[in-house]
Amino acid sequence: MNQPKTAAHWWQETVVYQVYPRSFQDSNGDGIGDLQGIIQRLDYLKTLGIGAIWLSPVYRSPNDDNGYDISDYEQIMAEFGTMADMEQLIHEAEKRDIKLIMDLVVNHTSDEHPWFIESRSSKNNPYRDFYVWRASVNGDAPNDLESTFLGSAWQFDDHTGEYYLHLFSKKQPDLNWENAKVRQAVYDMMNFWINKGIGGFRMDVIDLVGKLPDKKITGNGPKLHDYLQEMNAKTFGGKDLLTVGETWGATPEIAKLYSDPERNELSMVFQFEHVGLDEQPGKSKWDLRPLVISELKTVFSKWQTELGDQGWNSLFWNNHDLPRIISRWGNDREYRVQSGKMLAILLHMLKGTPYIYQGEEIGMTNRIVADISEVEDIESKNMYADRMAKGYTEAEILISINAKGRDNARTPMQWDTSKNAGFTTGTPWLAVNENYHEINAAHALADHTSLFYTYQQLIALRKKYPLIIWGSFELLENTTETVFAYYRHYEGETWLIVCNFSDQKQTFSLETTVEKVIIANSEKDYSTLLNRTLEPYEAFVVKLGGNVHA
Ligand code: TEU
Ligand code: CA
Repeated sequence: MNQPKTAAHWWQETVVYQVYPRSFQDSNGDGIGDLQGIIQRLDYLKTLGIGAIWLSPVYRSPNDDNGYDISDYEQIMAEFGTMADMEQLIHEAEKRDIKLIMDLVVNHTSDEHPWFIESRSSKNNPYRDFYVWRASVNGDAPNDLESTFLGSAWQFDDHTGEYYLHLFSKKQPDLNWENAKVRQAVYDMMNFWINKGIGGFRMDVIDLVGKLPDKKITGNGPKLHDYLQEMNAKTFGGKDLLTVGETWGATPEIAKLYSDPERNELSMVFQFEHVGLDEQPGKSKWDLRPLVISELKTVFSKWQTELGDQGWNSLFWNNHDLPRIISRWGNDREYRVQSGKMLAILLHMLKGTPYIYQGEEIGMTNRIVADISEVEDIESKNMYADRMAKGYTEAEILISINAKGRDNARTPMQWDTSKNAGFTTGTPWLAVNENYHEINAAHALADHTSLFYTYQQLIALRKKYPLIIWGSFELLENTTETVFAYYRHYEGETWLIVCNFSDQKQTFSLETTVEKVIIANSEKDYSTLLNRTLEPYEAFVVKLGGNVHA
């Protein structure tokens, strides 16, 4: 069963922690998280044990999309601090063996980026072709491509009488990657950051850069992989940086194109197949349906087994675009901690590089809003306007926003029980979840049974046992619907991971010998696995002895 071990990279052996800087820690009382705030919390991250931080964008930005609309890639957003603060952060992180992964947002810029200001100024400006401009067709947009944030992806610009493409907000014009000068400008900027000593890049919607908008091809365009190989050669190639592409449209076959070591593209991609499992097929993220656990098993097994040696997985439940996993697929009421531990154990025992999103390690939950005026996120606000116009009721729209809205992930980090959860002494830019009195890092650190220590233990286990990094995956087929169980095999050793993915008791039985318990979210005795009753959200990992009889 064992696959040969490929050359090891640091990014295969570590756990990454995503910081959303606006909501992590404010150091100067303006209600906005900042770089000095992150520096203050590095020791906390060191205690957790992570080896890298993925830092959501900190570049200069008018914040139409919270920093994913960049007006200067080589300057720091004033609210976040200065370049000196950024260099200090890189240095202080390095002292703690933590690398900084920068968010690379190069499918588009802000409309306030100097390239775009030049580009829109005249049809023969040298920067005109940095963006995607098209003439109107019969007095209308060139075609009916839609923006992810709804409405036409084409914006008419009075000044030159043409349309520009924006696959996201109209303040996020798409760069024209067919232009070699654009690509070179991006590579120069990447090298600027590499030279500052960063550990890699998370590449925002990188699967869109090969777009052919006239053919209405956006994701996975024909030149995409040529561009990435060129990028690799001109920037991070040979430097062993972590590069992870955000690729909503990846299948395992496509993921191998990006992450096969022989192709010299990226370290890994974020695939989103599991993320769509609670959507109605063919509809949008806002059209809800319950998760079916057997579908999750199928998707995870597929990704665990199909990449083989020609790719590498990233593992995540959460990010700054997704609702909190405990509220989404766990239980944020009586089983908050227990379900959080189950979800952590299930994910961190898989093969790939795990990512933790800030607050996940203390079991933060969604923040429910009662009115659209409480919503900050552009995606949710645009959807609200769109669906109100289409005749949906306000109540049904708010159900979708409370389930899936991006603000759920973006409420300030809950540090302690002081005012505003210790996030800011001022007024937070986005309301703090009131449950901070109970759910906060100080409480978690003080309670040795907390979810924080489960994450800490999982990270430590990964450092200790090569099986977790390299072992092959095998799903246990004959379990009840909501029991997700799998083996990891490595050099003659087998571990069994059993997770009750439900708030009901379940049965589980396996004739085997247990050599030792690796980690569990209960104090139960696991010396035999015959005829067991699993408590709600019970999860355990055991090392098996001898032969396994399913
Ligand atoms: O997200 C890509 C993207 O397609 C998202 O809009 C996604 O569909 C949605 O958020 C799911 O809820 C990336 C960033 O992660 C996101 O924060 C940015 O808004 C977007 O790109 C544009 O840069
Ligand atoms: Ca601040």
